[in-house]
Amino acid sequence: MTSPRATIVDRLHALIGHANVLTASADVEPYVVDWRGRYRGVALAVVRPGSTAEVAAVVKACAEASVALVPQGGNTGMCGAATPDATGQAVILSLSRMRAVRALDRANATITVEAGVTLAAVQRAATEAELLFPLSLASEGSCTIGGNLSTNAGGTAVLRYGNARDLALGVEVVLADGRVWDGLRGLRKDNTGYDLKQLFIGSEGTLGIVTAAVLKLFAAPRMRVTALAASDDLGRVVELLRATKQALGDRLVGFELISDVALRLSRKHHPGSPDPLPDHPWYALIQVNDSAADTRLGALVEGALAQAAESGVVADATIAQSQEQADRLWALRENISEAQRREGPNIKHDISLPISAIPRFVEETGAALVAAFPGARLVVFGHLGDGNLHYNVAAPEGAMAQRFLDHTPEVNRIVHDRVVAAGGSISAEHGIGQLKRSELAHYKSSLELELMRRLKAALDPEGLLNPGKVL
Ligand code: FAD
Ligand code: 2HG
Ligand code: ZN
Repeated sequence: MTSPRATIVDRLHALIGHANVLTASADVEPYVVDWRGRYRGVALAVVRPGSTAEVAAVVKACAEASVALVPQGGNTGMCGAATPDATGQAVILSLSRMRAVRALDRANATITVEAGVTLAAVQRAATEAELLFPLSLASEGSCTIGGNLSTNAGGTAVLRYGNARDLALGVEVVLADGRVWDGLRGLRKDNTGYDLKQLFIGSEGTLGIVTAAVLKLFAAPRMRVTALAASDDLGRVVELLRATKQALGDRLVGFELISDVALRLSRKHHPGSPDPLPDHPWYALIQVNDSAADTRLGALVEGALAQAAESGVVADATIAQSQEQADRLWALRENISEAQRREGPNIKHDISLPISAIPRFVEETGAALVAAFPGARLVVFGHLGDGNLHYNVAAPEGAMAQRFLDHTPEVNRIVHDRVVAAGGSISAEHGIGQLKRSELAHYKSSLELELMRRLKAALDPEGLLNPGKVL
């Protein structure tokens, strides 16, 4: 008798071809471990459909056989959301072959792309049309638009352009039963009832499979200025943010915070990195762009920083004199995640707070953590411009990093209780996945959880889309 497992795998072979259904462990390996190496799952198979029709056929076949699906894009997620559980019952649905740019409409300033197109490829396509797709993440060479929308990714330009949710005008989604919803509208105004696309955006593959999207494009920057400012006090960095917003308006695109601990880690694991302003506790990496070819931009930024220095807000500052220098400053910031991965496991907190509450939060939470775990290293950095901190806690130097992870529940409680007390969120941009499922259950109101469960039941009544994630 044929086992149900063999039956579904045979069916998938028939639907999308043997070459696109991976079952050999060496082939499956890259798909069952997350980027941080924190989660490892087991998959029945990895399927790689090449079109929306093929995705629909796969989803329908799996629904009929009651087989769970774990959607996966570039597998760069931070919360284990694209990793299957250990039962080996789920099929990983990789969108990596869906890489077509379907259309670019310059007059409408939109691009229509399939889910597996990498973020960097969308940025390139926009640039070639003298436009800008502003979503920007250090993982952009590997992460995909499907993953960006499904996690509602943030990144370094949210301050100016919003997060992935704000950048999508339409989506095409394969529903849990295999039907296709064509919501690929390129409209900036559309009040015809509920905004369904927003349900799928940020749902981490638990409500539907995003197969394509219409994304907003913007005027390309003609002038770019990158600066690094150092300060001896976090409250002053927040004041610098306020002052640069005032001085530069919406030309201020990015305002990233880097602590000295984070900077040291980045430099330690990336030899040859510059150290332009040594020995300060806090740094702000500032990106200012203008779509007009206004040569006064550099002087404007310099003036804003000089004024901040005069008033004691900034202790020291430098402005990149070339694109190469700017790239090197950005690398200091963007290499932090990779540096942490090389350093060993850490307890990640991707939190958002009212910007005004950040200095006090950092001071009080740091004191509480160090009192509870002497020597714990606080790797604090992030997107200060939009109130999002990466507040990561690493084991004391020389201590067993893996053993420190046993303290995750106590560390989370110290951090997240204070985040919630300050009116913040325990997940700003990375999502919930499996990493924060219990934290979500702990902090969300029962009414909100009930509404989320009802939505899940309405769109995926059999619970086959990314089970065990979010809820
Ligand atoms: P995956 O990791 O493959 O999947 C993520 C989630 O989306 C999973 O739940 C998966 O099931 C689901 N999914 C994927 N594709 C689809 C689809 N087509 N349909 C339905 N569900 C789908 N994130 C930020 O927000 N800001 C940052 O600044 C940032 N920087 C990063 C830097 C580094 C070095 C790394 C490694 C990661 C960073 N991330 C950041 C996290 C990550 O890159 C983002 O979450 C990204 O959006 C994930 O895209 P992906 O294609 O890799 O998705
Ligand atoms: C970033 O902003 C990413 O670099 C990753 O969101 C943050 O590694 C992290 O904790
Ligand atoms: Zn981030």
